[in-house]
Amino acid sequence: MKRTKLYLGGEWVQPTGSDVLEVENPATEQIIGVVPAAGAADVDRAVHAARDAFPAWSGMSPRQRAEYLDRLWQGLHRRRDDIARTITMELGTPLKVATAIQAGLPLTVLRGYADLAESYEFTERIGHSLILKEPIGVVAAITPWNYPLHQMIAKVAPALLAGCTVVLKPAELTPFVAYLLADAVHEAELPAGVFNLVCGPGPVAGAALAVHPGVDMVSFTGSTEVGKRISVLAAENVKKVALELGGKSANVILDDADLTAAVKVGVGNALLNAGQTCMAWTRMLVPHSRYEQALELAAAAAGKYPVGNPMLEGTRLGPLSSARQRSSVLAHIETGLSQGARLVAGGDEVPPHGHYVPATVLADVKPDDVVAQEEIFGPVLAVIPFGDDDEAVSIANNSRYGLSGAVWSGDEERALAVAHRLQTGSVDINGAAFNPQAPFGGYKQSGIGRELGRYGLEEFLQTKAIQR
Ligand code: TXE
Repeated sequence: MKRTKLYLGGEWVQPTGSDVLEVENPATEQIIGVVPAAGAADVDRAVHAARDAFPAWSGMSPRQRAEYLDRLWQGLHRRRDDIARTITMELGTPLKVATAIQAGLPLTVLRGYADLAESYEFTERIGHSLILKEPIGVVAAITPWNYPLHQMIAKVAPALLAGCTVVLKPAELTPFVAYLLADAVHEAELPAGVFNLVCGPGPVAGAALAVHPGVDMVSFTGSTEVGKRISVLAAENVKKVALELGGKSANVILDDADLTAAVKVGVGNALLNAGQTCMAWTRMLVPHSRYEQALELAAAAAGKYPVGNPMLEGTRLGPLSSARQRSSVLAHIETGLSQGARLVAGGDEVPPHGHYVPATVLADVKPDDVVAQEEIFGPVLAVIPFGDDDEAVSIANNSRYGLSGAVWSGDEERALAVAHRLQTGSVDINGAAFNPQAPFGGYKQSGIGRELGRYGLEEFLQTKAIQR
């Protein structure tokens, strides 16, 4: 795979410099291709293209813009298999999961935004005021590698529907799927400059976008550390910032829960995408009375996730995204063990090539231990015992993060009472399905703003009141 150009102003153009980013297949450690490593001059061109396109695009009706989104959806839908295979090659997500979630979810989200134009009210009246919801302007979308296309679509689709124009800067590890998106944009004949793609290193191209005076808003998903840096850069011009950052979500299993289901679903959730999921329930909270039973169930469930080649049909646990990610995860496991955690699953041998880490379950983790506090971003589940519901809530809330979470109980009202007390942007009761229309985002250091559905659209709108 080789891409040599950037997508700016509706054309494929040569980057200013000649630097490239190498892309590796994390299952084989082979370099699978290169893309340009754009710099500040390329970012500047992209921002100008987006600015030039803004007046005409924002002047269209939402329904007209939705027609373009519909065409884009068709183009991505046609590419679904290619998208899934590309993500498996770049990231190592098992192909089955890549097809269902990595390619499937963004299609659902994009479809939702194409349809939302019909029902969303861009104007309203409050007394003698006319309230207008207007696009913010040029949006920089800086995205991560873990659900690469989903993260792009969760920003690009609502931004475009709102009437904003976009410069996308995808993660260095997963740029090829961004090229498939740009191909589909080109094919859908979006007006020149409405969507621009710039691949480049975060501290260079990403930082240049965050600080650029021609950018009105930065929508970022990634680490909390980089999110803080972007906020500082964006503050220079009082840009709006939306941040979707890390998580350390708690799966609270109450004493009257269906333990077998709760543990099985909980382990699957923590291991999805090799644990590289910001909303993963990485802390499992279990009552003392059912603790040993839960550990047995968790070890058995983890045993059903042997590592394997992500291209093969039966594989449920692929490699981590990079050597750096793998060594960081292994170091966290070591730290956990040194702080007194007990290994009830993990430690198995892995293939000599590829960034594999076996499914790992750590017992006897204390709420303040490093493995209970830090986002590990690997297939590592920490199981923590508790006494009563109050203690469970207090352990769950003992985190600088607050992105997601779960509660399990035979009594839904009791589960709901606990869900009310969790300081987190989203809670699933008894394994309820993910809702791609519901707002998604973080409390505390998990972020600012919401993505998906109507709330996700509103992030890209600003509000004007006209009195007469
Ligand atoms: O993320 P980065 P990394 C967490 C997870 C993971 C850790 C590190 O814990 O282990 O972050 O992953 C761009 N100015 N999450 O290092 O660096 C970068 O190019 C502007 C959670 O890969 O935050 C990429 O496009 N941009 C998470 C994007 O930021 C910069 C998903 C994310 O990369 C930049 C991913 C800079 N100075 C990692 N430095 C989630 N919330 O889902 C980097 N970037």
